[in-house]
Amino acid sequence: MPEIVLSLISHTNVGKTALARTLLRQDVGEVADRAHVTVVSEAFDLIETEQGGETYHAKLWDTPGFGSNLAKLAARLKSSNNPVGWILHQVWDRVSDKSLWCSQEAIRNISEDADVVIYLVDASQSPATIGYVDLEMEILDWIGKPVIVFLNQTGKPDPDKIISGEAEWRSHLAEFKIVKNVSTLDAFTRCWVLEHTVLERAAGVLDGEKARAAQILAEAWKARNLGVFEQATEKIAALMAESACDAESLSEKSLLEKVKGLLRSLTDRDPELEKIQQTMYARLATRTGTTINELIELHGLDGETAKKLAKHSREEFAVRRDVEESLATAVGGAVSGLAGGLAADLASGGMTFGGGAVVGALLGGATTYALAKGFNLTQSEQNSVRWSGEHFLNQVEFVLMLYLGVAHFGRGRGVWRDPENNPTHWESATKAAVENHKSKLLSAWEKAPKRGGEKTAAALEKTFRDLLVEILAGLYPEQKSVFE
Ligand SMILES: Nc1nc2c(ncn2[C@@H]2O[C@H](COP(=O)(O)OP(=O)(O)OP(=O)(O)O)[C@@H](O)[C@H]2O)c(=O)[nH]1
Ligand SMILES: [Mg+2]
Repeated sequence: MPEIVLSLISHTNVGKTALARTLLRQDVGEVADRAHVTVVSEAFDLIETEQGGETYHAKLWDTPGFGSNLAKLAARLKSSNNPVGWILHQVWDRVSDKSLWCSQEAIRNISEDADVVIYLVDASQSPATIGYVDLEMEILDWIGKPVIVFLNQTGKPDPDKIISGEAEWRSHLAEFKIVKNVSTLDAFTRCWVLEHTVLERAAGVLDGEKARAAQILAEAWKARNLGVFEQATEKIAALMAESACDAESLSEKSLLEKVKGLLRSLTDRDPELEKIQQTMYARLATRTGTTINELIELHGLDGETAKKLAKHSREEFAVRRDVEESLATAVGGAVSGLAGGLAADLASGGMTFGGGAVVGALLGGATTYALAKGFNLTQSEQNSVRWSGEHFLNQVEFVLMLYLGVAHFGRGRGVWRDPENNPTHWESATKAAVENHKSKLLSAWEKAPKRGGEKTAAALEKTFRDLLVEILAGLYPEQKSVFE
């Protein structure tokens, strides 16, 4: 069976086990903020795929980290004939010489098992300030297996910081011919679109059959992640279809009252509307929570309970509602025509009357009881409230941001948490993409009550796929091919 073997190697405590967890979607080994947590090398199945009657397999080793004593040893062994052989023949005590024992374990793993060394560096530190890096590189050079370097611990995804961090490390490591590549794969904040690069870069440094196997496995990794992506877009489309269809009936009398009430003051609170709003927000929050939990599971993460998430979503939407109410106040007296329709939408906290434009017209002057009554009679199906188009778009943005939170959350970071402090460029990328697809989104929203949930979801699927591809390909331009 064609197999490629990758070994995760680094100075201790840089994050090998955390990255193994992220890639494997499993809580393997132990992750802790201290030296030499992993003390024995362990192999895991990274991915397996069939092609042309052959089974291709990639194995990932998590190894103990190099200790600080190794660098000192390397300095001493520089002039030795066979430093690696010397190291491998030493007998160090696992407890009293833990640092050297762990280093020897890692060196043995590279020498005996690895096709490619994946060397991780802590990007939160400048290479010039870390004394051990050059000496560890010399040891890797003595062993002679190809090395690809990944920056870990980069923090929040920040393209400028990542580019400058990579450039700094690249230039620092340029003297080591054994280093074939430097890029970024943060165990905590990587996006899934980057994961296959581990295999792709390995293919780039291997030859012949091994290179071919690594490329086949990289393609299989992409395909698997793309499958998850397609399922995620379906779930998001289904969620938003439900939102577009969600409605609550209004009592006939109260519609008239509300029209009159809105004429009196845009900021009046109406008990029935308040109740409806609460019901619809609660439904929206529960649905969103359920969908996000499904996305978390799809991405191989463990998450919070739907209940807790639902609470978060409710708070998030409640905040948006306040914003809308203050906007309504600002719109104030401009109660005519279109502005009236807009204000009515805003004043009702993101919901619009079954025929927002009709209410706008009513507010614009045709406010006789007869007309309102006529509206109720002739358009009884519309005697209800639903989310306004504007609010629907807000919901879309909110859900896309939550998706990005899931797509970037590496399992090595632990249990999925609400994405607080998302990078600002995610928000601008999301807003821009929603703006680009606004007419399609609004058209689906407009048609939703007649089409029903299923057809709306089907219509929205392509739009959400296009939206997410635009966002992800914009954030990771080099990974556009993942979606092809
Ligand atoms: N912020 C951040 N912290 C990380 C990342 N990866 C790992 N860590 C943290 O770094 C510490 C060490 O992580 P491990 O995965 O145990 O590191 P290791 O390289 O396997 O360490 P040893 O097995 O002890 O050599 C832990 O506290 C992790 O939570 C990362 O990408 N970002
Ligand atoms: Mg470890």
